[in-house]
Amino acid sequence: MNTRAIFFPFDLFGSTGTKVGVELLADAFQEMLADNKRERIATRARAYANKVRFEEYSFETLADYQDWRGQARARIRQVLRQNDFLFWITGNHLGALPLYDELSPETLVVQLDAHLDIYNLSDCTTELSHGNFLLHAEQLPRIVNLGQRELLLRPELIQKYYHANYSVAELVLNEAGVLGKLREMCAEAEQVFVDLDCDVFDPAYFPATSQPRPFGLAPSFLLKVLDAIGSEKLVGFAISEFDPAHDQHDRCLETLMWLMEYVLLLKYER
Ligand SMILES: [Mn+2]
Repeated sequence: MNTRAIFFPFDLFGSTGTKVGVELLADAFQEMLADNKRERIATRARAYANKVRFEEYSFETLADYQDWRGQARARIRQVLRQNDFLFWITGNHLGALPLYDELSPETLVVQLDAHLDIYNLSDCTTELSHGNFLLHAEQLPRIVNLGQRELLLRPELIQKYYHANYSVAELVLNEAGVLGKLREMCAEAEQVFVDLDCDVFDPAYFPATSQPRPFGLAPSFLLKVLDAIGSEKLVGFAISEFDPAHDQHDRCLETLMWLMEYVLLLKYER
């Protein structure tokens, strides 16, 4: 199994500035691969060293944005068909829409996000945005949200789009119960894709987002989530909403790089 690490710095219609986040991650990721190549001592990185292919899109001209969704969908479709593991690193959360378009209904998406991106409130645009894009997806895979801090949207609306959702309150009050249910759902699913919107983290741990919300998760909680999913079922991992203008001494960049390397080891060391 090969891994396609695709960096897709899309950040129109929300969280402008996350484009730079993708570019930073792309640089750091390439540096990690180069360091691994240079190392003469056998390290754990050898498990994945020759299996990872790096790709980076650029959005410099108006033409680059033409059919961004169609282009992304076509590339994602190819990768999924080849059964490669997919890292999809994008700017704002809307950049993950092509994934939702392409993932089969049998796929379970474990979505970590402070928001449920189905906002239809009076002050929200009805045009496609990073806060409502699930309303615009062609068909949706089964989505389970973990860590939402929603205080406005009513359950009837949420249930239309989400197979399940566990607010941060449910996670804190009944962590074992929620992780148990997640484990069951993942065991039943054909395959699992993780979609991480960085604002699921508490700003105390991860300040580098444009729309931070309090009462978030600690990054280490993701280890429990990955354990519940199991490395065999995991077919891809998306990251979005990293806004480095709010980072402090690159610690958020390092958090994401550590996480990506951890996921690679999880996949290749088993
Ligand atoms: Mn969000």
